[in-house]
Amino acid sequence: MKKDTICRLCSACCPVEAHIEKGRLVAAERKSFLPASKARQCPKLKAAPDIVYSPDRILKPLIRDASGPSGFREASWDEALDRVAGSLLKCREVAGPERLAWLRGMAADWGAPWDYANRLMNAFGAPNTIGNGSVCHVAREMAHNFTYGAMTLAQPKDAACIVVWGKNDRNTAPGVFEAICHAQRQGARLIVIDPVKNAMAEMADLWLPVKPAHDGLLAMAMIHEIIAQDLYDVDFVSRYTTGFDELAAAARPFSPDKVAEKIWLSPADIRRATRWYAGTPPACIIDGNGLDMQLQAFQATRAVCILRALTGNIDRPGGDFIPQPVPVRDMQLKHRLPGGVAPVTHDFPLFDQFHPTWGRHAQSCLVDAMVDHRPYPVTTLVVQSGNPAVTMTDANRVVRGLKNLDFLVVIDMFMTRTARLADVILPACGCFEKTQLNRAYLRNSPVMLQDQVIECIGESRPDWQITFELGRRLGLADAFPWETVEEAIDYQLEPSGITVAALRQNPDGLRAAPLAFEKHHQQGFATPSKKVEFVSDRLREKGFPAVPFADGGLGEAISFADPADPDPLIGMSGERTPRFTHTQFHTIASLVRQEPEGLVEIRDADARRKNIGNGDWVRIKTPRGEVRMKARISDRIRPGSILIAWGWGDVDPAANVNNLTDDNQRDPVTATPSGRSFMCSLEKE
Ligand SMILES: Nc1nc2c(c(=O)[nH]1)N[C@H]1C(S)=C(S)[C@@H](COP(=O)(O)OP(=O)(O)OC[C@H]3O[C@@H](n4cnc5c(=O)[nH]c(N)nc54)[C@H](O)[C@@H]3O)O[C@H]1N2
Ligand SMILES: Nc1nc2c(c(=O)[nH]1)N[C@H]1C(S)=C(S)[C@@H](COP(=O)(O)OP(=O)(O)OC[C@H]3O[C@@H](n4cnc5c(=O)[nH]c(N)nc54)[C@H](O)[C@@H]3O)O[C@H]1N2
Ligand code: SF4
Ligand SMILES: [Mo]
Repeated sequence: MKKDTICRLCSACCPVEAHIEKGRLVAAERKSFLPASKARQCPKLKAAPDIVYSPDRILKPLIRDASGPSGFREASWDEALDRVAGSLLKCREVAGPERLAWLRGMAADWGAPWDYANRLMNAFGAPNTIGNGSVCHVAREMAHNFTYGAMTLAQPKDAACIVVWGKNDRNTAPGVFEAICHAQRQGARLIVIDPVKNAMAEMADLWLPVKPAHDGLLAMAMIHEIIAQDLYDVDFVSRYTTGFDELAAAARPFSPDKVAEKIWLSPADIRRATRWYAGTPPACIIDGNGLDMQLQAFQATRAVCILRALTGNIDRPGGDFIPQPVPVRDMQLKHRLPGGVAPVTHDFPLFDQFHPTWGRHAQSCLVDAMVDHRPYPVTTLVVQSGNPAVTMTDANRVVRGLKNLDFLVVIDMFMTRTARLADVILPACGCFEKTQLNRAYLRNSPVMLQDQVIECIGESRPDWQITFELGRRLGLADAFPWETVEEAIDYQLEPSGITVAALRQNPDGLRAAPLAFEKHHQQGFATPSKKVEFVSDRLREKGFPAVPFADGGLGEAISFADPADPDPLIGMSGERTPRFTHTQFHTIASLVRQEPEGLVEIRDADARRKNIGNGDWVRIKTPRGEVRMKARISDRIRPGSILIAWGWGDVDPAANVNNLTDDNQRDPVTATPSGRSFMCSLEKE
């Protein structure tokens, strides 16, 4: 039997067809607009049956029990949920609702599961539901929102020029990669801005190997060039933007000649990229995680967003589309959160409030609360679908914080480094075992359903069910009246007129409104001025630069910039590979066979100077900690930088890049630490 669903083994959320035999998942195929022979294969999807039926899955609730060999004993769902509910109620009663937090990783999706977690916490009166968006795309999304009111969605398939800026869709979003390849075959130009010569850079017509974390200066130089050479769309700028003169003044110090050397590029390449981008309409910019995890994440992304508007590419076919979200009911019950309970993130109010359903993502603040009791202690924590002991910045500090807790609950499928620290582990089922609404499809029509195709493995349960049952045990039955997920989804989708039944009949999705471009002609943009805001009064009022980099370039771009080491290197956290999702799947034999270990890549000249050869064990150090890995001599990076494989820290804590990263300095708007690049030292073991 074949069944349509959405794969959620990573956040690309690809529509797939699952093959089921006798109730078992035996294979799954990505749907593609290309013929099967040309479609991009995904190794994780190919390994889906190995992941689903992995012997390492947690199949029963576990409760800490120091007397047992594993440190845990199996428990019934009733006992485990009662234990969790009892601890949450006690925390609220004895210490106050602020001391409880719910931390979300990326895996269970940011759609309905995130709404349900917020719903439970708000109804419980607890303000600290926190996601990891300060290091992922929520910080980027805020920059888009503050510029033109929504996060644009690039349209590479119909573009004549595509700029890929810190994004590696070949490995992380195969559908987009296929669209880029298709456009290139139709003659589109491809510009890749990435410090690493990855496979996308190899395909590019022009590759700009920018210095890590210095993208903001590059974007400002491009803005400067567009204005200086009159390459902007005069009609769009005059009708639909605010603050052009202020932008022009802010960009004046950033001519390519002045900026190029600082960012490891040539003025000629910056000019060429700018001329191509501005002169080849329609053009789109695909921005990615390379722009996140930077100390200047917000301003840099805003400068990139301004490029889209200066060139008039916003909401044009082949440009950058303003999404048409499906109208849904807000599920988060924010009105039930009593006044006067400030979240740990309250120093980042703009980030907390920029979007009606994103909620709070300044996750570093949670570690401050656990470790330093700033602004107050958090003592009870639920971690859902994340592995913060490995994935959060300055992981050693995070682990100290997790160990400080009175009570830790982990909702996961596998025994991660985080789960090992838990008092109770609730076994979640995986994406093929549950029905849910994904954010990608709520935010951009058409909406599609992630539909359960097999029964839950063992006693594992879907996140929705775990949250609803916990809510009912906390006395919140009124907030969770639904017996099935279909009822809950139908309730959420009601304003759109779309139902689960209709979605099941339309696996290619349903729209609430017909596809439309250039919607600003009728409705403007969803900003206070209804225009694209080159100048943002909301930022100015809070003391931030109203135009990006109007303060001349801000402080240091990356952490540990003044090390004692006489021969420091820039350490970069590596790109994602197609085999793994962050710390996940590193015990799945069929995937590990294809990629058995993580390596640190180093340039030949740097390696010679440090007497390092291919395959040598090396140690990488920063003031925060150390990583031990084998070296590979590589020409994918610039001299003076190294690339450290990402995601191996769960199977081997000594290989965790986040042993090195710094959470002391943060972007002032989004609390984003410099998790992607930092100064470090490297020596042969
Ligand atoms: N140095 C460095 N740090 C980084 C990054 C980097 O590139 N470099 N990337 C950052 C980014 S962008 C992100 S998004 C974060 C990711 O950070 P995390 O979200 O912590 O990363 P994962 O390792 O994917 O952990 C997801 C966990 O969810 C579990 N899981 C999978 N499916 C489900 C499900 O359906 N339900 C439940 N309950 N659990 C499930 C998995 O078993 C896994 O343990 O890491 C960030 N940290
Ligand atoms: N296979 C797989 N797919 C995934 C994931 C996964 O773990 N594995 N994770 C999912 C998640 S949560 C996310 S957030 C997305 C991320 O998706 P992508 O944004 O595609 O993620 P990355 O490959 O980490 O980073 C993209 C590129 O940024 C570059 N980069 C690093 N530093 C800089 C910089 O300073 N400037 C510039 N311009 N570029 C830089 C890297 O070299 C890399 O090529 O992928 C999602 N899809
Ligand atoms: S890229 Fe692969 S793992 Fe990620 S959602 Fe798509 S098919 Fe699934
Ligand atoms: Mo992410």
